[in-house]
Amino acid sequence: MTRQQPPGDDGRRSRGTGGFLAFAQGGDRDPRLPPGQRLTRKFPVLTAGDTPVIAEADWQLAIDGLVAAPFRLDMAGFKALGLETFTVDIHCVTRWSRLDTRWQGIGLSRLLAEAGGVTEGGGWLIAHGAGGYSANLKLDDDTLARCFVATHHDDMPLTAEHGGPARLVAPHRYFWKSTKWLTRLEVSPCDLKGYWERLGYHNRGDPWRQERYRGLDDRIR
Ligand SMILES: Nc1nc2c(c(=O)[nH]1)N[C@H]1C(S)=C(S)[C@@H](COP(=O)(O)O)O[C@H]1N2
Ligand SMILES: [Mo]
Repeated sequence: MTRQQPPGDDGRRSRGTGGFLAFAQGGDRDPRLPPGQRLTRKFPVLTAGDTPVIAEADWQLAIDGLVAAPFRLDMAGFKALGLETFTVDIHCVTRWSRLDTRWQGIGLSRLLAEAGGVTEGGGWLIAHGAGGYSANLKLDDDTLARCFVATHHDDMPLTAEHGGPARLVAPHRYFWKSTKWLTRLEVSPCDLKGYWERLGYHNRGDPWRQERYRGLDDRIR
């Protein structure tokens, strides 16, 4: 499996009067940019392996595991819940960040409420994508408040390369946690490492702490 495209770079280092020096010194760094990240205005594609092409009519999302009322949604059912707009910054571990990205979708906490809520012992969210990809997130207040399932980006249906018909967006974590072609949200009693976590990426992946790779200190607290 390979990463098919390199991360983007829009040449921000030469913008403004400060140029690279100011960038290097942090002089014109946007405070919303986590350490070690660069801004891009492009929308790079990062996919391990092939891009599954899933028709909206064939897409379903299961919400199961430790929830009171596990269920499945098709696209009509998903949209019937009422899409909201989310404006968030995203940070890829390959060091590009995009600020103020706009998505439409449904908040994770609302989806879990539709499933009757998390039951006793449900401590982890495993986000499964078509083709076997997955990512793990601790089901804490941040995850509940900030994650959403998106069907649209900039008012357009998500393209296949960006995870359409629907993907998770976890803006508080490096972008590998944001599973594309989302098919299942599993509430688990225990941590189950996903695709990149098993390959040595950090289990939590907080961009503000530069939790890029697994180290001696890698436990989710
Ligand atoms: N199913 C699936 N989801 C995935 C990936 C993947 O390979 N498969 N790549 C992850 C990584 S490493 C990143 S940085 C983002 C990239 O999303 P984008 O291609 O829309 O920029 O998706 C994440 N979600
Ligand atoms: Mo990534």
